Amino acid sequence: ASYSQKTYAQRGKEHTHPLVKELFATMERKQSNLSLAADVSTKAELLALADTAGPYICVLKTHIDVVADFDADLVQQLQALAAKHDFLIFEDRKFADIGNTVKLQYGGGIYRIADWAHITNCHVIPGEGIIQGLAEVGMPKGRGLLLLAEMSSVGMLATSAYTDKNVEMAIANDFVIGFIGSRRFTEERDLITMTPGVGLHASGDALGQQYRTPTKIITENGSDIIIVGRGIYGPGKDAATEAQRYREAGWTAYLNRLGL
Ligand code: 5FU
Repeated sequence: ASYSQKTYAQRGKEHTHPLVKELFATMERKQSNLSLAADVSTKAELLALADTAGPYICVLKTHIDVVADFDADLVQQLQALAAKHDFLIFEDRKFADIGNTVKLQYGGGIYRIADWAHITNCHVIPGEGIIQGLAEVGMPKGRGLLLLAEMSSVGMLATSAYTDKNVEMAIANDFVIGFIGSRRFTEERDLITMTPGVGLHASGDALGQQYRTPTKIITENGSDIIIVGRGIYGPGKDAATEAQRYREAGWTAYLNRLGL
């Protein structure tokens, strides 16, 4: 059977990567395939949002470089919230340089991403060396990498042969745990898909973002995790209410996929 016909619990049991085992176990425990994209620009807002939505998510997705008052304490507090609410942290860094440079960017600098982000991601535009560079830093720490096999925005260029190359590289590299994209890409091994551009109502924004529903992404396309940002914390929204709504929608879409 396709991996998308198995439960998250079963896939967690069968998986060989400790981080993915942990992720699936968290999803099952919390009955959540929801990742919050917490794109807010101050430390206080980020911590408040992570604390509010924390009970309903399996993964907190950050863009740490948009936080104007970033400091090392922010990371410590995020880690404490991850422990308190039982979620993993995904820094959506989208590395895109040669292997040697991404090693420096991932392990060092101000952000020291590899020290606190369970998951990060990269474009494979430089070739496979980018995966090898990131793996040298992340594998000893038990981290995992997603490849950007597709994007959600209008006119994105990650299609056909480029997407296929992502899949080939993912299968061949143990550090890769899955993809950013809109669907399940392979049955070769259990590589997860996380999908941004998910909304229950809005169809897009003024800058090219496109939204599809949890039913489309999870039930029909076989993706594993929905990533939702402004649908949860946007203007006029109550983040706790919306996070619960999206958790419920994502989980129902998953149960429907299993025929439960
Ligand atoms: F790789 C991608 C992509 O293809 N589309 C995205 O939207 C990443 N994203 C991120 O998901 C983007 O950087 C935001 O952090 C988030 C979507 O936020 P929204 O508010 O739900 O549109």
